[in-house]
Amino acid sequence: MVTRSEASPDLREENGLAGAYLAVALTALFGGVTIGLFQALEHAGLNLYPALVPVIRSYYHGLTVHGVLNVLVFTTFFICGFLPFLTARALERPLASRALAWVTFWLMLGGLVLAAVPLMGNAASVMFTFYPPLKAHWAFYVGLTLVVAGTWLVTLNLALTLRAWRAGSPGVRTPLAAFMAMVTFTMWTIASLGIAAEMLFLLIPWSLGWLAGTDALLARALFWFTGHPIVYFWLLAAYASWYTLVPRQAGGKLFSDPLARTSFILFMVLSTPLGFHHQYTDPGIHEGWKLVHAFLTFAVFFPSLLTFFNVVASLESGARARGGRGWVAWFGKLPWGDPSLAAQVLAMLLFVFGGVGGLINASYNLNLVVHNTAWIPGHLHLTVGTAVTLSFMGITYWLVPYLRGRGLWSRGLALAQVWLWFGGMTIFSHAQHNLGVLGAPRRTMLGAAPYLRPEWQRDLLMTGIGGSILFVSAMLYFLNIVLTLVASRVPAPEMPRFAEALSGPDHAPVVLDRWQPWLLVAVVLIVIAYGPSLTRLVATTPLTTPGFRVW
Ligand code: HEM
Ligand SMILES: [Cu+2]
Repeated sequence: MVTRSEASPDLREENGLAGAYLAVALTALFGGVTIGLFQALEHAGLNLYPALVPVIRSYYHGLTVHGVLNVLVFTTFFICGFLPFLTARALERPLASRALAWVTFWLMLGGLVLAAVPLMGNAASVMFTFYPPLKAHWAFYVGLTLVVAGTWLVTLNLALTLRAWRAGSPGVRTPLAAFMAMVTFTMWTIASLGIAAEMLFLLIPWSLGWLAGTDALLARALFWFTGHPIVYFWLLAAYASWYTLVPRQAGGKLFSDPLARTSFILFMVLSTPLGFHHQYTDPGIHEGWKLVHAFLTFAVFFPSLLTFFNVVASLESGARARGGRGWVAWFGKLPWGDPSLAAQVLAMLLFVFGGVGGLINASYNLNLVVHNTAWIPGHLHLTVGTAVTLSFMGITYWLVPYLRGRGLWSRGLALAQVWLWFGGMTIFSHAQHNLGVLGAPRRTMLGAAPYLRPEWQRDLLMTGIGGSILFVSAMLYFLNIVLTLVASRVPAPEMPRFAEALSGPDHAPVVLDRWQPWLLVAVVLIVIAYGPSLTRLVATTPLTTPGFRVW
């Protein structure tokens, strides 16, 4: 039997690279979801933390590890493995510099290890948002900064690869998957300048003792400069799969390639200049700018709507080709027996509710109701915890077998896993949203809270039940992946082929196939939206706040 890697041996190195990133990503996810179980059980009144000492020393130590492993490590390493892999396939050529690619991987892994030492050692229990004046060990900040620097090298490699391809293919439209990878990394690179500045100018010198104090407000502004667009960094990688692979997995075609490019360009332009929507309650930022950021937040909802329309229309073309009928009933004709497809379609379904919740979060007066309540983890487990995570799981259901050269160990187990995640998350996130509306705070060891209210009890219990189902689902996932790696006798699959488009890229002007001009637009918009506030914050920063270690 001929696998693709034997047929085109020139991309074997890219396979290895993707495998290396995946190994790190999935290890992080394993650690992350395991701690998630203890959080959910704690909320339900079962405090198992005493048994976790000395590995996890407190609820807050665990919560930091949960956040960092899930949303910083798992996502970033997955994306840095997956999108370059897709690019190489789409362009049918190796990355411009494999040496650079490996240096990048080792740099990121080195940074991760450096950050992991204080993180696991309870010297950086500052949550994944690491807001000062909570003060972590310097190695935590330096390590994470190296990981971010690594992602910039991925951008560089993608840009060089695309340039080399372009030189050999003048006048040809960039294959959609490669275009999307490039746009995603370009967006992320400009967006990550905020966190890089926060690290280099505030947190690192402060944690090393070179600066006596810090400035919580300036740090938060720089953090959210990156912290909002980072969610699009995660989502766009999932979207790349939804647009370029899922339509064909569903038996259909992508509805519109130009519309897909339009939505990615809009994401590149609009993802960053709106971080103040995380700072509605912060003093020291003018309400006028908060309003501008609120409007831009609603604007960035638009490319998500384009995505929704385009992807659903593509799914429908697949379902109708398989005999689907009716306005809604066609949905049942999707190939639900394919766990990769089922995972990603269910991820999309829950993402609808994540999107609706996001609009609520973005609305100033409603935000005041849900701010810092359990509503927020309710929301983010639908978005990054499902739209992204369940999609990535779905991708690995073909990617891991493909890279390993062995079929998935059990399709049935995978399908059960996918539906359990869907069901568990429906229960978990509904309960968290409810708790938030009832005023339960987030980031709190609720079982130990003296102000625990009787009306929270039911949803706290449901958090525990939903979280336990999620944990079981995750363990079934890892079991299947490990057995695929070591024990599967199923023949190796092909990689899913890229979807054709009903309306192809040539139906649109060339400017929709370029990322550089849009980068300029994005930068101009960022300067307008952030320039005045950041300049004033930097010019007036007192840098007088001492650091605290409250754990
Ligand atoms: C078994 C699955 C999971 C369970 C049971 C779980 C449970 C929880 C709970 C109960 C909280 C709220 C803690 C609090 O506010 O005090 C939480 C927070 C969080 N979870 Fe999960 N989670 C799971 C998977 C995930 C995944 C897959 C992701 C992302 C990829 C994720 C990302 C986060 C983040 C970012 C927070 C907020 C952390 C913070 O406030 O600093 N979780 N999780
Ligand atoms: Cu945001």
